[in-house]
Amino acid sequence: MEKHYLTIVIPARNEERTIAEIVTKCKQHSDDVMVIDGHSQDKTREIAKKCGAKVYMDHSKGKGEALRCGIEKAQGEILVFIDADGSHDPDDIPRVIQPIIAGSAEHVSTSRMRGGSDELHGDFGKFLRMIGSDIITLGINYRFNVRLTDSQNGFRAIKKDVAKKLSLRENITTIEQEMIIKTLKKGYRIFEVPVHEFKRKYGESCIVLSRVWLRYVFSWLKYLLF
Ligand SMILES: Nc1nc2c(ncn2[C@@H]2O[C@H](COP(=O)(O)OP(=O)(O)O)[C@@H](O)[C@H]2O)c(=O)[nH]1
Ligand SMILES: [Mg+2]
Repeated sequence: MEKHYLTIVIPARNEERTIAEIVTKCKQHSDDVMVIDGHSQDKTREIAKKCGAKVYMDHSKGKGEALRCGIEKAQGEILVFIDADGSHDPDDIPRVIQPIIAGSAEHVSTSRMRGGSDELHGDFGKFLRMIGSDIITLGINYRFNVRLTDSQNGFRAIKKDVAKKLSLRENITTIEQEMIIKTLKKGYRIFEVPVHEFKRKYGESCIVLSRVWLRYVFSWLKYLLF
């Protein structure tokens, strides 16, 4: 497969300590690597450019809006979304896009439940996050008669024409479940690939559960039911 066939979209906000490694590794899998920057106050943009990524800024609405910017700007036929914090390994990309290349799926979602996670376990906040995520996944499974094990991981691949047809609206990380639900609703095929989630190398997650849980429940019900 030609390298530019694939566009890798990396949302990043204040990730100067990991962005070089992620971009450099992603460049081994595609010539079209873009960082969508969330107005970082550190050197994320400069470092990403130096490492050969195209850099665009989001509109300060959140990671979901950043991914939508990536979909608009991408040149490849297949899009890969991967985090900038070191939680995902770019060397898993060939395995993640394989079902799309083989023609057996339009969307590949990755599962930490099957590949293991260093981030999902260990304290009460993580426990709540995992239970919430499992309940959301169960709802998706019974609504669409599928058997996914993860609906929240930020590492996924999707055909660009399909992503554009989904009319994605979510501005925050709820875009992950929105992408999955709308893919299934439109009758496209989702394949799940196990990947390991590593602990973010530095800093803290942008997700504060007490602030966003209602938005998860609301968007889950909205897209599942209507
Ligand atoms: N462009 C952009 N990237 C973001 C924003 N918020 C988070 N990110 C990036 O999205 C990825 C996932 O964020 P993270 O806080 O680790 O969430 P978690 O992995 O779900 O806990 C990381 O690469 C962040 O730098 C944002 O508002 N804009
Ligand atoms: Mg993270």
